[in-house]
Amino acid sequence: MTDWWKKSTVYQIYPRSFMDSDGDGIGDIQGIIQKLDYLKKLGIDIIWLSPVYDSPNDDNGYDIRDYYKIMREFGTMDDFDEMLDAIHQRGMKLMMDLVVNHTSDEHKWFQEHDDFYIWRDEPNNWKSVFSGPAWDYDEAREQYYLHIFSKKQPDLNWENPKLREKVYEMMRWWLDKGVDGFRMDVINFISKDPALPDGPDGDGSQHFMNGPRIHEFLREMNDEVLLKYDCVTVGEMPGAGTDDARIYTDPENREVNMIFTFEHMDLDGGPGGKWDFRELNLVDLKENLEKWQHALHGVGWNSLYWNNHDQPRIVSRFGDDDDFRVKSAKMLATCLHMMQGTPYIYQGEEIGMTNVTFDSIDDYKDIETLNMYKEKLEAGVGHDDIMRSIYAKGRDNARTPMQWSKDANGGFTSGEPWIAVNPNYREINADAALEDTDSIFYYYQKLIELRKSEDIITDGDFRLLHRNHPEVFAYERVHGVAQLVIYCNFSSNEHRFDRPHGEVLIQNYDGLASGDELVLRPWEAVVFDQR
Ligand code: TEU
Repeated sequence: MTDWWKKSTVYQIYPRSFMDSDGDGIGDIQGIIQKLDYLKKLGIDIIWLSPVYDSPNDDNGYDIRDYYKIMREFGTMDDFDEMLDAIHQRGMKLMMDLVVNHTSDEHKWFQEHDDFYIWRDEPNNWKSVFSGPAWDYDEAREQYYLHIFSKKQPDLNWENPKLREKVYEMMRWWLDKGVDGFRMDVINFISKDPALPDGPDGDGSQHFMNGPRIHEFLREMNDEVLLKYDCVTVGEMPGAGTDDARIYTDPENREVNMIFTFEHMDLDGGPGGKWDFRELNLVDLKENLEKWQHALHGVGWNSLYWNNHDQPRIVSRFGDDDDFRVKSAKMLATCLHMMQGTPYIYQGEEIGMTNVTFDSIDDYKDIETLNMYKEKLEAGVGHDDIMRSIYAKGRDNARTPMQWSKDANGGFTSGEPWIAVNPNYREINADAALEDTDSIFYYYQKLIELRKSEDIITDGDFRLLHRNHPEVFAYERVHGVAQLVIYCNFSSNEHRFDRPHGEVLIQNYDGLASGDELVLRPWEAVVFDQR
């Protein structure tokens, strides 16, 4: 078994919003099958599929009712098998979402196995990630159960070995079917401090993130399941720092191949959390990514991402989604894809999809957004203020339908989409991108090819340049004497540097600005190859 995933690029599909084949307004598995050639053309190696299991959809599938059944709206198990075959036929792999920190309250375990969940006579002071207390009272049982997310997502009790065996059995069932790995939802939350102490201001995270038995559980999962298969794993781990990540991803420890860190995604949030948004300080971003590049080099492995189904669109967030949408999308792609790690592309990122600004709160569907809106309104915050933070940070920014064409609803559905399409679909869509040889799509395609052909991208050391420059992110990749020099302008201002020697490997402008200097134009990205 090799580390094939180190040269791979992953594409995340959020099935509800990807492609609807039957006109019910909800994306589905047959829709995914229709678009596999598109992903192959982009150069994708692995597809990460957000949950497709049977679910009442309180949190769009992250609340699973039956791990062995496909969500009715998405299709059947036959559709799934057909999709898995079609993916494999094209030489791609499939990574499933594994959501085992919690289930739906409609999972039969919740009725049948009290000891699979976490019950207390008295709740502690923890607050739910989706607003309100993290505990709900069950009349029949006359006790409270813990739910870090919605009250329809009760947390599983990993202290119980019977529960753990049920989870491993389910994982083996999917791997035996032929899936190629798992993206593990909030997997560093599964071990809680059994005393469940109060946390400061109701923040219990220090008692449930990276908890006392987390490494033991992950190792057990490897010994019981993962090591028997040639598969890839990525742990979604909010609150894991670089010291934790070194332990989680060091192959000697048999835990996960890589993790999703959140540190770089939290830099534009304030002390009040993600909704308390502020301008990104680029120096913070540079130093954070540098820290991760160094910490895992030669030890574990990084995942590289700007987007997923929980994050606003990167071109609207760290780029310029107006005049420089295409340039800044390519710049952001360059900045990320030249680093060491496995890059993840979220659906629509490859065509530069942007955030949305719906006028009415009724157009929003995300439980986190809707609960937060209600809570803030009750606390006296004005509608406009709340909407501003939703525009900047709401998860539905990522969840509007994929924009395939300039046809009605962006070609996503012939029916009424479950969430409105971004009105800019007439201009921003996959058809248009495929017709334009200079599109963001083809730029990503080239970056993906370079990662395969140039070992320095996978193996080289990372060295930050111009550390304190407030608007330019520059770094080198060094492998022996071989060297790549990457310049990325995170602004629409011009910046001048000494011109590095070497040929241009990839850039988002046509040729360099003339002269002996390197003149970085607005949102310019250029990579010099000094080998
Ligand atoms: O998200 C994990 C998580 O910690 C969330 O709080 C995430 O940071 C948040 O959405 C940002 O506001 C995972 C899934 O990716 C997310 O979609 C689920 O809602 C959540 O777990 C519960 O399963």
